[in-house]
Amino acid sequence: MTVASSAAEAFRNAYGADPAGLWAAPGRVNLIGEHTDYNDGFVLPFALPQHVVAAAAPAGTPGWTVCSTLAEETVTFTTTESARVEGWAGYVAGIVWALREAGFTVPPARIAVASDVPLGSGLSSSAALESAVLTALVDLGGLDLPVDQRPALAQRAENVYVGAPTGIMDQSASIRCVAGKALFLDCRSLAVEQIPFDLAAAGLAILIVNSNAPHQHVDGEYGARRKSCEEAARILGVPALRDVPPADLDAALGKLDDDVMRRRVRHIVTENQRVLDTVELLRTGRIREIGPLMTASHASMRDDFEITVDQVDVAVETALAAGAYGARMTGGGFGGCVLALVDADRAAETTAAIEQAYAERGFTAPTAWSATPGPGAARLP
Ligand code: GAF
Repeated sequence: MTVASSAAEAFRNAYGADPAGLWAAPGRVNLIGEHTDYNDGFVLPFALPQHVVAAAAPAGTPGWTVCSTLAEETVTFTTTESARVEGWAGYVAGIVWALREAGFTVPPARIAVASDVPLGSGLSSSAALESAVLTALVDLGGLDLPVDQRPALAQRAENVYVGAPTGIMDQSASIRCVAGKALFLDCRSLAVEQIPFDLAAAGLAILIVNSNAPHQHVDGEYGARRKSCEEAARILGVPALRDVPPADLDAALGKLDDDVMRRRVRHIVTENQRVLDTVELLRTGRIREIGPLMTASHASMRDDFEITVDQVDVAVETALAAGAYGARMTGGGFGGCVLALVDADRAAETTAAIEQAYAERGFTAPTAWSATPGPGAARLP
C-alpha cells in the first residue's frame, strides 16, 4: 500500500468518510551546509522520495482532530485549551497555532497522517509532518500564504510551540524543493536557487546510509552548538557567523579565547564556503568534483563541530575506501544518515562494504538506498 492510500484509509477508518484531499510533503537530505542555517548561512538540501501524507477534510465542529498510522491515539485540540499538545500531534497543533498567530482563520479540520520518512534518522520527519499539515490547511482554508513564506511559519511552530531551537533548512526543503534539483538557500535573505542535480545523467548515485545509531543527546547538544555560535558572533561583533568571511577567519579566531568556540566558528565559516563552492561546481555540471567538499565537510563536523558518532564516521571512511567520490554525515548529527556520492553501478558494492564494516564492529546493521531529488510539498492529484 502506498503512503497516500494508507493515509486515506486511516482517514476513512477514523472518521467514517472520505478525505477532501491528500497533501504530501517530503523528508530531506542535505547535500552540504550543516548547522549553517541558524548562522544565517547557506544550505543545499534536496527532497527525498519518502514523504508524509496528510489526508484531510474540513470538520463541522470547532477544533482539529488528528490521527496517525504510526500512533495509537487520536488527538483533538481546540483554541480554548491552554495546555500544549505534546508528542507527534504537537507538530500539527504547532502549525495551527502559528497560522492563527500570523492572523489566519484556520478551518476546523480532521486529519489522518501516514509516513515513510524514517523517524529519528536526521531526515526531517517532523518538518515533513509540519509541511504536509500546513499545505493541507492552507488549501482547505484558501489562506493567502505564499509558498516562500511558509517555511518561516512552520519553523516558528517548531521553535516556539514545540520548543526545538532548529534553523529554517528542513521546512524550506520540504516546502520549496523541486524534483531533479538541489535547493540552494540563503538562510538570511531566504532567496533560493534551484540547482540542477541530475545524478542519473552523470552515471552517479547518492547513496543514503542510515547508521541506525541510537540518537543521543540530540536536543541538548544541538542547542549547545547554537548557543556557542551565537556567543561567538556576539564576541566578534557581527550579526551572525555568516558575516565572517573565510579571509578573516584567522583574525576572528585570534579574538576568541575558548578553543572549543574557535573550532565551532571554524566549522561554520569553512562550511559556508564549501556550500558556495559546491553550488559553483554543480552550476557547471561538475558533480563528481563536489566529492572532496563533502568529505571535507564531514571532517569539519567530526573534528571541529564534534557532532558525529563512530557509526557515521565508519560509514564515511568505508564508503571512501570503496571508491566513493565523497561522503559525509547529513543532518543535525549524533547519529542519523551518511550520504556517499558514488558511481551508480557501485552503489551495491559500497553498501556491502559498509554492512561488513558494521558487522565487524558489532554495530546494528545500517539501512541504505539510493535517492534522487524529489518534489516539495503539494496536493496529490
Ligand atoms: C536539524 C535542524 F532542524 C536544521 O535546522 C539544521 O540546523 C540541521 O539540523 C543541521 O544542519 O536538521
